[in-house]
Amino acid sequence: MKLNSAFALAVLFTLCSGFLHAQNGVKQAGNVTATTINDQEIDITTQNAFVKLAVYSPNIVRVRMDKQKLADDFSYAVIGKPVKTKVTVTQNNDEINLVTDSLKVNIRKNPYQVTFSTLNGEVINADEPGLTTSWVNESVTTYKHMQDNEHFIGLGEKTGPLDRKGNAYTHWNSDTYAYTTNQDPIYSTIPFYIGVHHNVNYGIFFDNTWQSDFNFGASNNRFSSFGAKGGEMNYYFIYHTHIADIIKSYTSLTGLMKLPPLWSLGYQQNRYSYYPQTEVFRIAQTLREKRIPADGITLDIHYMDKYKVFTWDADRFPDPAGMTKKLGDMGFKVTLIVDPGIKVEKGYGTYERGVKDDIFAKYPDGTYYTGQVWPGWCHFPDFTDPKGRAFWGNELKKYAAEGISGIWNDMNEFSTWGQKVPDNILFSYEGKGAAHPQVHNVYGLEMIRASYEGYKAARENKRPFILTRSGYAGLQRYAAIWTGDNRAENDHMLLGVRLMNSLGLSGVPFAGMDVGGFTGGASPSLYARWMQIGAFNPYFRNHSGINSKASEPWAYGEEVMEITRNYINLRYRLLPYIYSSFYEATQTGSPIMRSLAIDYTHDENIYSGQYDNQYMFGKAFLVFPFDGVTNFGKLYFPAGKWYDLYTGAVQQGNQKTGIDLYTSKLPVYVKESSIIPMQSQIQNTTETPADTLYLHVYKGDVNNKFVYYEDDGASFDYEKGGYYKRTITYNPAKKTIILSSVDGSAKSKFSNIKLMLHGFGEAGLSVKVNNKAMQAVNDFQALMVPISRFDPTGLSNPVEGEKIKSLVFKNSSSQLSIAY
Ligand code: NBV
Repeated sequence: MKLNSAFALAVLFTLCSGFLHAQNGVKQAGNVTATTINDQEIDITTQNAFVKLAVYSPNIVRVRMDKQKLADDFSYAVIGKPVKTKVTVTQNNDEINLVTDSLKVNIRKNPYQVTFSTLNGEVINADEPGLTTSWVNESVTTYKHMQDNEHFIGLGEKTGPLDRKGNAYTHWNSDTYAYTTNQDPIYSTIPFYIGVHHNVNYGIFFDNTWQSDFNFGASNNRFSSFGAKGGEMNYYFIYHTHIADIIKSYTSLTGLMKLPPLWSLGYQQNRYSYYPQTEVFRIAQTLREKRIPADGITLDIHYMDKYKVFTWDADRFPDPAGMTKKLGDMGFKVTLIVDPGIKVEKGYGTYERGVKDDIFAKYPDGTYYTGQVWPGWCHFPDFTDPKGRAFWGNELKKYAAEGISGIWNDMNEFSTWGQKVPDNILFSYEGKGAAHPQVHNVYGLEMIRASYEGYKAARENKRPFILTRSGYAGLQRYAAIWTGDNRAENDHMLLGVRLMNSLGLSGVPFAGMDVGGFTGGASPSLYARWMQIGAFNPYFRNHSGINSKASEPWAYGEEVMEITRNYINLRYRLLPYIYSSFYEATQTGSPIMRSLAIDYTHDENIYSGQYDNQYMFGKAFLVFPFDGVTNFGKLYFPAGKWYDLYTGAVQQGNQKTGIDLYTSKLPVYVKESSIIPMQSQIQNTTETPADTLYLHVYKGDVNNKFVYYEDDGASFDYEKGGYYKRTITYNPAKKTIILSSVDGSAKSKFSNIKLMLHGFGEAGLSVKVNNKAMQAVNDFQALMVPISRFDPTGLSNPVEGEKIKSLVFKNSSSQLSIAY
């Protein structure tokens, strides 16, 4: 073919493809036409788009793109700002290269295409050539090349397996009563996921509040993608060698959780609904009589007068303040449900004040939107308006005065009986104005913000406990989340575990599920198993739906009650460990329920459907959550050495084994070198434990560090130094356990420390505590979890237990160094 005819053909092809593009409505970013480099930012213009690349830290690069000039920057999720970072930028006609101390970014110019790689040049993540970023009308999608054997984890509260490869997901917060185990979407939106392949891992946070879609190779073998129905392409790319650091960087953007009140880590008793007041007392009294430790009672919608939020049904609850006082004296805190829908009714104070303050969401003609939910026809506060949040905070003052400790935010997707909310409902969006499709996924987040800020302001120096069903990225700043209306079925219990693990990977450490199941009724063995697993959940609440069978620990007979009590007891003895783990979450975003993908990222076995429910509770306990019917279970032990929690028997890692399962016992193992502080048995967190802290150390070959943290568990005094913190290090090579000197001005609850050494041999053990010779004596650890009288394995004899070594010394605030 002659050159000029080839040229003519090429022109024709270009024209045709241009024509095709115009016809099919797809717009690609196209070639780069201009670039401006401003320090850590690069502005790029392409044929069809405006792009801004901003370096937020050596490990975080943000990419913004739009068809029109980028709007003013705004996010409900991101509170982190870019930090000053050393960046080298070079460019030529074909590409732009940007290098930080941790990663490289290459932007091809013809056409625009981004590749992130390590400093050694290994590709971490790259736009799929030919697809990159494109628009179909107003929806925008970025396509990434699918790497060989890539795993995708996280994405918040998403059903399905740990590895999301081969699946697609949508974010549109939905009220999904009795959802199925692969239903999508459910209640909340966290558009953040982690990709793992070839010994590298990265995070992508797509901060876009419109309905969004993620495709991890669902029926395609070419790409993974993320996109939304409107708004900008706006994502943060995060690279670290460890997943824990990816989560840390993600929470440096979206915020860390605050320390919860200690009582909220105790056991919570709930049902839809406990009423009248005498019934609430009966439940509280029974928990105490049966010696089942508990800290919380939660009241569902029947406390209200005809479901009108901020009212009480005066017949059922004649004296709310008196009730909370009496429950408080018994060591119980009360959490109340609140719904956003406010009944349209003359004379109803909350409604009238809402109208007066003009805080409800509106139609374009200025009239209030009216939708139907519990109380009948309702208006909905505009929580994206500072005025709306202030109104809500003011209403909450009433509950503060009545002695309520926790605020449980339900139906905040927001739900109008699961019906569609019209697109043309208008919200303030911090004065910028936005319609429902843009606001929907952040409505719940802004409701819990109003609840958190309002309740904090309403009560002097007291930590609010806020629970939510819905939310968006960043929800950890305000609330704990629970996974909504699950079913009392085996696979739902296991799904709940994966949902919480996924939430933990997505920056939300404080999560729970309806333990026992919300709809339907559990079998006794399922209930027992569920309560055991619940004891190893961050938020531990038993809840069940209206008209379902009673679900209190005594409702399934003597044996199940005993099993349940054993595990709730353990939870309370573990509170020093659990509280310290929560403290760590407030510092680094590190979850309490840790998917094995965090520490064993490149171990293929953990992604297998056989093992992907296994998780770590804090950094010490490996939990195997089997269902309530199976009597034989397959376990996978990742690298290292593991101790059976009940017998101390050692299990080597990198191995698959099988075990017999018993209802009385949840398989739990302790990681070698673990450091686990425990306390004596208490019935609720207002009780002071005995003055000895039990410090369990499990012999291992790896170094370990545990930050022990205590404070008053209730106020914000810790912000002014009112805490007691020390770092405990175990160094097997040096044969030392060192408790650093105490940081903080608070006093410990414990004046003695009893060191409990596991796996340190049969012979006597001479020890030096701050150079003073002492003897660690042979001891029996009464089983960590007393096995129920009904246990068929013969472990119920109370003198049986694990042989350990122990020694007791004074808990001084200076450094304590133990050499053995
Ligand atoms: O308020 C009643 C329930 C509540 O118990 C449940 O935990 C929420 O997820 N609520 C939903 C309202 C609708 C229940 C069908």
